Amino acid sequence: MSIAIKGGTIVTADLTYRADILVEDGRIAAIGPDLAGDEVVDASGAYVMPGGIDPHTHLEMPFMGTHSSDDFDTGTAAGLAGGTTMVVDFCLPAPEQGLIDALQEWHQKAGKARSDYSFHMAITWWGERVFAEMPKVVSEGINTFKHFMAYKGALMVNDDEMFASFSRCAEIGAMPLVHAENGDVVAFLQQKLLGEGNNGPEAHGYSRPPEVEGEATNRAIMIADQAGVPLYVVHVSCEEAHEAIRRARAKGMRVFGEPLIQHLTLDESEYQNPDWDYAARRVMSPPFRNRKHQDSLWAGLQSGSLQVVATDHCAFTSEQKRFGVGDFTKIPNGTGGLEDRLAVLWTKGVNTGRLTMNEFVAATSTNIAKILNIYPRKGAILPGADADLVVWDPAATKTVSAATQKSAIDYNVFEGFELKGLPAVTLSRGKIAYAKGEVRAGTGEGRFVERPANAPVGKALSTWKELTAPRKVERSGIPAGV
Ligand code: DUC
Ligand code: ZN
Ligand code: ZN
Ligand code: ZN
Repeated sequence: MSIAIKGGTIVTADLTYRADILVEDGRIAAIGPDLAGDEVVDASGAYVMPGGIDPHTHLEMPFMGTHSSDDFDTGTAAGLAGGTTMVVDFCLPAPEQGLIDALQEWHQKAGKARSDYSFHMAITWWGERVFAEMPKVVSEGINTFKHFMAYKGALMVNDDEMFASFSRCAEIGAMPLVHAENGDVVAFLQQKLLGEGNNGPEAHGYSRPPEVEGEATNRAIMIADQAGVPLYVVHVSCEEAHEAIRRARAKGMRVFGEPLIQHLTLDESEYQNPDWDYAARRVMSPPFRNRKHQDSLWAGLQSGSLQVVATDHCAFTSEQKRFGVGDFTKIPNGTGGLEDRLAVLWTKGVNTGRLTMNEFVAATSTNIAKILNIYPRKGAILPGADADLVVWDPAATKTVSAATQKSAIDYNVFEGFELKGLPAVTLSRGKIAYAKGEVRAGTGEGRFVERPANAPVGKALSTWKELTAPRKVERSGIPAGV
């Protein structure tokens, strides 16, 4: 069974041109004029782009005494409805749990996925067993290890552990990821705010100021440089963190920065809403920031100092958020975005002239595939690439509403956003996975995508600083000590 996508304009990270695409056996078989297939998808008036890749999701994740409410079934359904054909989720070992044991659990959960998926492995504790299992994780097709510098007493790792783990990543051709916030200072500020009677969701923002993110980002960059490994900073939300990344890149370090669609488009005033539920639904870490920080993130995408846009999709229901009534530190941290990432970025980025269509494709798909080492199987429109495609109708409009979303939760942080530019058809490995408002891909149709070691992201600065490597000086005479 082949499908010909006809009459559209192909938009990749590099090029915009008119051509048909023939899809066969899950892959792109041909690109050119007048192609014929068993089935035809009419793309006239539409753009045809590589499917979105979300490099940062938390589906059915155990966290803060509960687990996130979108699982691999509803989460990937939401993704496909929004033009996202692959998610990279976080495998989170419990304390003392082995990495491979945890990975088996995550593979089991992901059996429900409707689209393709991969994992990052989190380093949630440190010890001989973790050290020994890291290469096995890489041989299982996972080349990235996530480190939480916050969530003290739970997921947080200290500098000692981070340096050991980053060094191990360097040895085995893997790349570390960091959630960069100074967890000690956050824990202190949380207790201080609670002690002063500040227990509402607005205090969440006050407990995690931009400074704690900036400090941690600088520290992670220094540790990565000394360990001789590239670094990927997740959910960059503020100017301080962006500045650290910019400076590191200007020095030749391989540091990548990932803003979220939420931080680009929602600001800290959300926490001032008098409705407790409204504000609590927007509690995530890092918190939403002010316009100055938003402008910095957009500038980063425009100039290339920030490379990708993710969601950190970690969806909790209003009922789950209410665990934190009377104590904001118990509000499960997380917001959704999988279904809306592409359309919101298109509306607020492409339609406003901040991003070109090609930059849009780079930030939502191609750059991610390159950094995570699955390019050109994913993130490309080339013969032989997986046929993960989105037929994009730039004239289609909708008002975001939780009432019509695929996500399992009861609200949407983008509620009321007027979007222009929406997926008309999403193809996942050559099959129509979404069309006419309906997800057609079935539960379990997604596949795990292996991401091999040694991603082509270049060397870290300190790995080629041979000239400054320590050299013992041979001396003709050494004076007697006193
Ligand atoms: N931040 C969130 O808001 N949720 C999940 C984990 C994280 O770091
Ligand atoms: Zn559960
Ligand atoms: Zn995080
Ligand atoms: Zn996250």
